[in-house]
Amino acid sequence: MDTSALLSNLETHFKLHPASARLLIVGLGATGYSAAQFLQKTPIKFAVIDSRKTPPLIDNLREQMPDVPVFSGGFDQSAFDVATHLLVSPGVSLHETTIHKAMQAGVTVLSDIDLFACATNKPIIGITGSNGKSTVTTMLGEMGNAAGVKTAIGGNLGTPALDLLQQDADLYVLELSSFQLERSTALNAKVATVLNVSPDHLDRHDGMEGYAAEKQRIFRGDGTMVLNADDAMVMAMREAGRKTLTFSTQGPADFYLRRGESDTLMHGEQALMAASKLRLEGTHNIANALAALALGTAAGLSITKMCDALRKFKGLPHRMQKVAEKCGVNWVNDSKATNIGACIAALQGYERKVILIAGGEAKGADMAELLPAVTAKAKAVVLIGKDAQLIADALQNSVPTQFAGSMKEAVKAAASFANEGDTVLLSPACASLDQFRSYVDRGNKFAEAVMELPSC
Ligand code: UMA
Ligand code: ADP
Repeated sequence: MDTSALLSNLETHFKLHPASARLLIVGLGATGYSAAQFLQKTPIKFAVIDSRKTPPLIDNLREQMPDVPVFSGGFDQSAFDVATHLLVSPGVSLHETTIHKAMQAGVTVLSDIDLFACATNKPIIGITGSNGKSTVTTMLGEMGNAAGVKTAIGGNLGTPALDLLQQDADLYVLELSSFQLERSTALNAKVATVLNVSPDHLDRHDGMEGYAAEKQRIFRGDGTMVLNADDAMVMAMREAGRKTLTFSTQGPADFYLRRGESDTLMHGEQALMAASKLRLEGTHNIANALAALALGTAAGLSITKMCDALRKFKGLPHRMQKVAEKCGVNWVNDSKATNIGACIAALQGYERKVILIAGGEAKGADMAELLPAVTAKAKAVVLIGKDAQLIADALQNSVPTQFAGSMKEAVKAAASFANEGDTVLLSPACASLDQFRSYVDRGNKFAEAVMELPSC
């Protein structure tokens, strides 16, 4: 890392001078810890605060950085009083009283993504959207490496952005959540996309417009914009004079799907590959592949090599993943469908009606938006979790519905609706934390319960 370039960038963007700045890292999770490790290699003075009494990484921090002040068990006002800058983890709300007060008093808020952007001059591809971020980020990682460019992927995907700097890559692909973008101002991605916008996290954002506005922040700077021509909210983000590439599965665009006897992924007049060569299910994954091709093209990757990588890409677990076929019934785990948009996309991928398992924490979304897709594509619905009744009310008895207290019960109930040739789809449209440790835990419990079903 070139420390003098970093310090100069931090001064330009955040008026952060090592001699006078006191930076407070808020939240000691993966982000906070990565920021502490990064800042330790610089002359910037910092402290860490977490509202939990014993955040999981506190022992590591104390052992590795014994001189760094750590506050835990609450947001102690005295720690905020001396801070000139706050680096706020994405899980911590900016509406938190102490943070809000500090911001009003003129304290500067920044993110780990800002530090990352100030620390590297290598190209960054930024990816956000309500759904498909992890899939497209991972696709691009494979594409970059297939094209011979050392590519590192991370951000909301799991590896904190700052940890990627240790990989010394030539191309960074960052999955960015609306929370990360909300508190970032220094990012100037070479290429960026908002894949789509559908309701999610409305309990933490200021309605759909506020949520879309946070996503739009990924386009700060002067890089190429990659836009989804099938999504009006995304197309409204277009900026005159900016280099733009579009993708579409429904109509004309720079990268599009040509329908025909064999559907083909196209770039202008050039046929790139047959859609049937993709190993992933659903039209939404064709959209993801087209988006990845557009992003990679703007970053200068070879189209031939990118298509080679796409043909090999098997997808990520817990996204439209077939877990078993039992007694002629197909069981599909789409536990990562934590919002309405993902569930609708999953349902729309089926020609024949499926049995849907849904429910959990609705996060403030209007579940009535599920109604058309459920009516068209579900033969029965099994509902689980905290907001099961809310979803049942929204579905207005349009399909046979059953409540289940646990995943085991839900799988049993779904099996009782299913005949040979049917598909049972877990695509909850909700967060999992009311009943499970995570969407991974929810998907695993689903797969386990399916395995325990009696064979015929
Ligand atoms: N904390 C407080 N007070 C609060 C809230 C949190 O002190 O009011 C503390 C917690 O006690 C904890 C720490 O903050 O110790 C957790 O920080 P965090 O929630 O910001 O999570 P990290 O561990 O830093 O992980 C974050 C992302 N998490 C969230 O945005 C919630 C991870 O995305 C991301 O992989 C990681 O940074 C690396 O970039 C996860 C996620 O669920 C996968 N993202 C959401 C999503 O995809 O829908 C947005
Ligand atoms: P994210 O990282 O944005 O949550 P993932 O790639 O992990 O995206 O997929 C999350 C969920 O969204 C899965 O259920 C997946 O099947 C669905 N999905 C993936 N891509 C899209 C898309 N382009 N449009 C709608 N749903 C999608």
